[in-house]
Amino acid sequence: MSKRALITGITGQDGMYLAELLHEKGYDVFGLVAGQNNLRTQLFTESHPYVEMISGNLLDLMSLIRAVAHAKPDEVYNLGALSFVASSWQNARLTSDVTGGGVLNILEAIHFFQDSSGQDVRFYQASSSEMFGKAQQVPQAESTPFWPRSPYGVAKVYGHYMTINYRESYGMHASSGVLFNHESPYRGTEFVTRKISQSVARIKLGLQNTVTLGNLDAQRDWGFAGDYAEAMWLMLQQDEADDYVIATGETHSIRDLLDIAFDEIGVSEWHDHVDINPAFVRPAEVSLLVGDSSKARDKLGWRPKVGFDELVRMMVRHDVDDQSKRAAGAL
Ligand code: GDR
Repeated sequence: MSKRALITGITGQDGMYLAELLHEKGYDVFGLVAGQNNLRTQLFTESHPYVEMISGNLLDLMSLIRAVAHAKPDEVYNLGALSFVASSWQNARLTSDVTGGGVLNILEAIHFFQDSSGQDVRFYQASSSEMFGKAQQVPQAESTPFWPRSPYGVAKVYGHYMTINYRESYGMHASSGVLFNHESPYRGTEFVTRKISQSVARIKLGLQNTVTLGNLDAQRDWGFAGDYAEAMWLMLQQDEADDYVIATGETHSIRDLLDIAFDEIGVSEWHDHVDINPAFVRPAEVSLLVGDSSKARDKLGWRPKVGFDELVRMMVRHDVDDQSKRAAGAL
């Protein structure tokens, strides 16, 4: 019989890669969607007709109890969150409730389902390198203490410890993936990699002349989202639940990103195309985030396949194609 998986946040970047991966592996895939039908959900259902969508919301425990009872999942992947760090200062309460409290709700729904049905469910929590924040150790591994620097980071720490607590309290197979930044052509355009790849594509096509950014010295450990979806799945195939850092182990600045993105369109001097606006600088920045994923490499046999240069070029090429079609009225 096919395995069954329920994914929250399925219409986001990671949800798409994970849904595709699980479908290829023969799973029946269910996706939780909040609210009414919107354009994003509509596009997702058109491109992923094999996913059964279930209406529900991480803020609404009863809706989660119903969703889990309907999906009867072997595995639940909690990818749903308010995930844009910069806006978490403006929406601190909502971010705490969805990104933090939502984890408790889905854990409760699974715990209730396990108790009432006798069926075991494995759980994946999308934890984040933002939990390290003002990190006291470089690189950061599973044992590195947390010092979150945004309401988003604080909420993720809550979800992380709640996941561990359900594992320790009830013996749940609950694992947490501490994922560093991971990007792709599916990335939302508010995040810096896609903001840059889309703008660079538009600059190439003469549709805009500049991109406006914040702190160009910020550095991140950027990997490819498709590789990271595989790590999520691997965690739930282990006999024992555990926590794993998933990262490339390399760090790059926004300037490095700009070098490669502009090089892809044949522009070597990008300074005339970049404006700085302090509105994009955050009230508090994280320090040097770079992950040590030795544990995942040893225990899961996981390693990233797509490097930084290839990732940035892939995103720019995708956006040149996408923007050309839009400009021609084909999309
Ligand atoms: P991040 O991703 O906050 O690391 O969280 P983001 O791409 O938003 O920012 C990365 C860095 O770029 C700097 N930056 C800008 N960022 C944005 N968005 N827009 C700009 O114009 C800009 N200019 C400079 C930022 O200051 C920052 O330092 C992502 C999210 O996916 C989280 O949900 C996830 O948990 C972490 O990665 C791991």
